[in-house]
Amino acid sequence: MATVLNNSDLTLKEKAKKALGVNPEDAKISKSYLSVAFISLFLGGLFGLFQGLNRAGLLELPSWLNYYQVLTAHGLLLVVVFSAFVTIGYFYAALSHDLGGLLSKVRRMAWVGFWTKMVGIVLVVIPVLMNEASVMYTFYPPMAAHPVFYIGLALVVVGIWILAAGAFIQIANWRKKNKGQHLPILSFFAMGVFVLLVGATSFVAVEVLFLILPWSLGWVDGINVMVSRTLFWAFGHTAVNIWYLTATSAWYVIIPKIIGGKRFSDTLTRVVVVALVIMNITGGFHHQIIDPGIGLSVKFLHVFMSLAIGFPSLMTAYAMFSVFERNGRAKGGKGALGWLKKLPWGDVRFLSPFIAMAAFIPAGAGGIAQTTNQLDQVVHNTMWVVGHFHLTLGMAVVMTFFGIMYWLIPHLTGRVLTKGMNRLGIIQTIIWTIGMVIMAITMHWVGLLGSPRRTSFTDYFGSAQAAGWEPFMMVIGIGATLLLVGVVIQVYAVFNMMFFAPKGVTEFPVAEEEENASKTPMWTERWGLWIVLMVLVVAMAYVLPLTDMIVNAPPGSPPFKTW
Ligand code: HEM
Ligand SMILES: [Cu+2]
Repeated sequence: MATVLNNSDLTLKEKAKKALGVNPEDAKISKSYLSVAFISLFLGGLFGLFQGLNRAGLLELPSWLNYYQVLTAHGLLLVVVFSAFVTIGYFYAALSHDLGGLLSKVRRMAWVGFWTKMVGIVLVVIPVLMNEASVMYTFYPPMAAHPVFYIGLALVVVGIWILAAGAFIQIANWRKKNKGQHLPILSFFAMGVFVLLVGATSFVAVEVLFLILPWSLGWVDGINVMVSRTLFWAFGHTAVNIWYLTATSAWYVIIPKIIGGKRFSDTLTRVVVVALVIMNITGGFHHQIIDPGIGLSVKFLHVFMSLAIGFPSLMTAYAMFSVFERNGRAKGGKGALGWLKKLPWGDVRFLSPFIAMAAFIPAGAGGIAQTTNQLDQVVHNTMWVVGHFHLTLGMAVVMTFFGIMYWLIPHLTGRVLTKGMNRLGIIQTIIWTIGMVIMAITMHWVGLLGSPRRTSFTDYFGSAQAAGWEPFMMVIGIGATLLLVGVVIQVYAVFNMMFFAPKGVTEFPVAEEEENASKTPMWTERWGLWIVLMVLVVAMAYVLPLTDMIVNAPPGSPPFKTW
């Protein structure tokens, strides 16, 4: 009897340690990733403000810093550096927490990956600073940057592969030791995210290594522009969706715990992850709806595939609001909407990701408009699109990431979230929300009036139509200014929590399943099968169009420097 008690005592203690403790060596890895992420947010945000003010006609950039240079840096710093580094820092923390600490081999790989990425980023940044790579983050040929820019990008990809390999080794090791068990839920998300990262970056690696680098070095004369754009978007579209999947993991797993509730169906959560992994990469063509040289049937297939990923998103929306309603009612909320009042609105760890989720509703609706051929004709390459991805990325993803920081950083550093910091976080959340809503709605609107994206200030030789955009641009400038205030507060909050917050213990908040939840079927763990299916779906979507573009290739294009 005594031993039984002792045993359960021990597991309790173990459980407590598991929930609270953090391996300091592993924490260092995540802290490094997050530090780089938030320095990038600061610089990227500053550049965003320059863009907003320039387009409002309020800021003339100095001759040594041109608009497209700034825009390239803004896109790269925020989409490629900030989002990726938060994702990696967060999931490596989750793997360490879920799977009993990182293996020392995996820890070493995480550092090698880190430094590979850092060297890559430096190599990307140097030509951008020298105005030798103002090709924007999409680096579409035939615009050509200095070869060093592409070598840097290749290293960034290699860094990702090393990190993904580390995650796979960690997970495989755990599975070997825990046969017949489900991978803990956040690690399941991590598995999906790293599989997608490898899938997505394979395309851009082929693009950079086999098409662009030899061409930019002058070894070959021409480049197949269509093939490179197609490879880019198989990557670019997936990358953005990976950041979204990362945010989704916090919605399913973390937020229920923060509001004191339980997770929604474990089976459904895993099915959503698997569905997103299998179907994601094929959405790429929806960025090329207006591109010539792609047959209607292929475009139609991709519209279908794009809408197909809308489906798991709708399941997510349903699941989240179901969790909120049950939780609010359990706390005594009455009537149709009374449960809403019971949610912890004063807790930044909830408020910020909640607004993020709410923003995804109009953001997703705009996305459905854009993925429709006829509607995209109206908004393509206008400011509408910029408004769209500031809602999806700048709100839905980024605000979730911000919300995560208020527990993840104290957890990693052995500190606590103080009342004062929570209050500052709420203020930050409100400023960011107002700024992004003002900026994004105005961008959508002025886009409908025809204002193009990726264009520095011009009055188009006194055109009356262009003059009509100017008041909107002023409003965008106001939104951008508020956002920079938000950036400054957020970066301050992150580094304050990292180095100065009071010492203490902060848990890694992973919600439990409902007591009466049905058992999740083991087939959800068949990652080999999911990867094969992913490859099949990708092949179905890409083999024919790519073959067609290669076999019936137009003459290749020489490199151009348009700036
Ligand atoms: C201080 C906050 C921000 C401001 C003021 C801002 C402002 C802007 C503006 C005005 C543009 C349009 C430039 C043009 O098309 O001519 C732009 C583009 C863009 N922004 Fe932001 N932004 C901010 C934050 C973010 C965040 C957090 C993300 C993503 C994580 C993001 C991602 C992008 C991307 C991908 C582009 C497109 C770049 C391109 O066309 O090459 N921005 N931003
Ligand atoms: Cu996309």
